[in-house]
Amino acid sequence: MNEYLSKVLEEVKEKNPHEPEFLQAVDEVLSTLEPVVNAHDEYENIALLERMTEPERIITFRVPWVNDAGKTIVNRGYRIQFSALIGPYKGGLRFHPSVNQSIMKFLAFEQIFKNALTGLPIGGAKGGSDFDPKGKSDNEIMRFCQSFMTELYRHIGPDVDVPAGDIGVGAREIGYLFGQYRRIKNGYEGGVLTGKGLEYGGSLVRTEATGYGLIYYVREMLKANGNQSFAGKTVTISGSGNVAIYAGQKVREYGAKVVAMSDSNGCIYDKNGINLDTVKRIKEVERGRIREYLKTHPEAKYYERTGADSPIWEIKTDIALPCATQNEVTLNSAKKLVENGCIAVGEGANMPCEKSATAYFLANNVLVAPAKAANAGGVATSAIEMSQNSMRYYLSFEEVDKMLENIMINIFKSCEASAQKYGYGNNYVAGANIAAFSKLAKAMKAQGIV
Ligand code: NDP
Ligand code: 2IT
Repeated sequence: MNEYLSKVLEEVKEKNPHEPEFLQAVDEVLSTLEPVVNAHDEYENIALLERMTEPERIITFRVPWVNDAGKTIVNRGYRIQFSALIGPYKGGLRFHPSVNQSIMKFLAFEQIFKNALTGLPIGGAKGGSDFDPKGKSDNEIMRFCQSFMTELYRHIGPDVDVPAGDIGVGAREIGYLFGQYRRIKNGYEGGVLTGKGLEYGGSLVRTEATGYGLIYYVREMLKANGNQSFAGKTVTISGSGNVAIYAGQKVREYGAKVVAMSDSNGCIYDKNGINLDTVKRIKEVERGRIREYLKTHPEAKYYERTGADSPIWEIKTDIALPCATQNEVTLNSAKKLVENGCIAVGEGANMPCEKSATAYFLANNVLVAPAKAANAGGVATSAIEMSQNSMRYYLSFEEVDKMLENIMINIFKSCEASAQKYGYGNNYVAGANIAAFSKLAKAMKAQGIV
């Protein structure tokens, strides 16, 4: 690594000693930028990398709410407004007990690069809470969301910061959050949140967008490498939430078979191909566990998770799509996948592979579709939702889907072009980082020292 890059990485480590996920995300980006930074001596004097790795603003706040038993609970809320360099802060909200400042910062940092890749005017942010939605009643979810928004509203706005969903935050939560914002602000500001219901300003395709976009990207990647396609392939998808379900739907449309899906407790394997309608019912309607799949599909198998490695990566597959959470693919799991003949990994989740796992895939000629690029379809469609809100107009499903597909094709092309230009071959992890960084660096230089 060149001197300036390693100096900045050391400083970031010193400043953020208790934030392993954030350091991992920064390290992953900086370790691919050498050829670009070498060509720009001027970056050091204007502290370009130091500014890019320090959030513009971190907001944490108290979220008190009353549960159904009448007891008051206090959670912690976050909004990391990392960069508004190229557009209003934009990024999802995650409700999960594991949420902490390190996880929020890694997600917000990655979001800056992802959003730059979409080609749309959106900056990078992330937020959420250590609130655990599992087992909570609808009323508890509503009261929590109302309390969360009662503080968050003062920090956001259609031209300032536009949150959306992520793990544990879907259409139901966005509805409650929007309702409370509207009530406090005494007016309809549709563009303040995305992922809204279709009745009150949401966009068609936003629900499907991350999963569909992932498959459009992987399709392009397969095509560019030996003219391969999904047809006839076996696919395993971790998670069984928003991203996993709609990735599965598109995979099936393209003639491949999804044989395994999972949740945090374990995974199901159905050699005939997973019935996605059953998964949708269990996860979206009943909010149950993936093992319940066996009740209606006794021919399937269930493997309980017992340790750090998810059992899903032991299953033989051509293509693996991690769509659950960060670091869910360990080096052990990567070795298992390679041993079983996996040819491509498409990252639907954010930073799903440990750094050593990604390195192992690349060293073994497994194609990697990196999260920043491959799962950008969700936020890109959020930006299309914002445009529709500004126009006070709705586009059709076909129109939005076509826009999404074109955006994903363009993202793949820019990752490919940057990787080739800087000698990284078909390493799209490096390609994505460089393509995004180059655009952000230009914008940063243009705006002066801010
Ligand atoms: P959902 O809440 O809809 O689903 C999350 C899924 O991942 C569930 O099956 C959940 O299982 C599993 N999961 C969550 N945390 C863990 C964990 N710690 N260990 C194992 N499994 C876990 O979320 P999404 O589908 O929206 O998000 C999935 C991933 O995709 C996340 O990494 C998110 O950041 C990323 N992403 C989402 C986008 C979006 O538009 N929604 C856009 C881009 C990226 P369980 O029910 O057991 O918790
Ligand atoms: O990680 C992500 O890109 C998201 N959770 C979607 C963010 C958004 O603003 O739509």
